[in-house]
Amino acid sequence: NRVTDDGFRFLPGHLDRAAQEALVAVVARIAEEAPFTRFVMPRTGRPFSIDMTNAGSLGWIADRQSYRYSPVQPANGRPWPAIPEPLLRLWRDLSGYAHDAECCLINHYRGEGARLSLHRDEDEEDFDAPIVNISLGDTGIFRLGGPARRDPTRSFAVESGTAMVFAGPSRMFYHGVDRLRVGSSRLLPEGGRLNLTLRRVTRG
Ligand code: MD3
Ligand code: FE
Repeated sequence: NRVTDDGFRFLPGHLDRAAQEALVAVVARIAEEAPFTRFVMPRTGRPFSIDMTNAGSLGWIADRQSYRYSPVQPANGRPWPAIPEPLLRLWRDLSGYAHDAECCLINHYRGEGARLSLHRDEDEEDFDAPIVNISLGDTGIFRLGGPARRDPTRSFAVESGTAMVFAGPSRMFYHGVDRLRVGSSRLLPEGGRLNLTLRRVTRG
């Protein structure tokens, strides 16, 4: 386990196998109420290479207009399912933040070619709240930079069961996922990687 003075905590093995399996079941239940969809990027209309859904009072969405948070699912106008208790417990344990998470964005990387280019998460109002992140399934090759896009980046493998916390300055660091090690885990029946990101969106 590693803590750096930029507020980044890297916690491999934070979830044991049983806890990982329980979260896979939690995600399956969320996806029944709020199916995974492939959003497109603003302006270009180019699709992401990963599927997304959300739990919480606000869900992160993208369309040709903008990236933003929405209280309802764009596909059907229904609210997102509530953030399940096991995920709220992880938020409370790891964020140390006074207010609960409002959004759990779930990214599904299905295989080869699934990636997330270098970006910052800046659609939230509350940048003081940490971001808490859980990885399940295939190992992801993660890239972490600094506060400016041109800052040097480091790349490292993130295995199933890893928790990461981005607090303090690291909250605004550029980051992305270069690729998967496809087939490195047998946790997900259909393979691939799930990434759960817990966020506070509004100011408490
Ligand atoms: C670092 N997800 O959902 S890990 C995202 O693995 C996202 O699916 C990636 O980037 C994934 O926005 C990367 C999570 C992560 C999330 C937020 C961060 C890393 C972060 C915010 C600041 C710094
Ligand atoms: Fe991000």
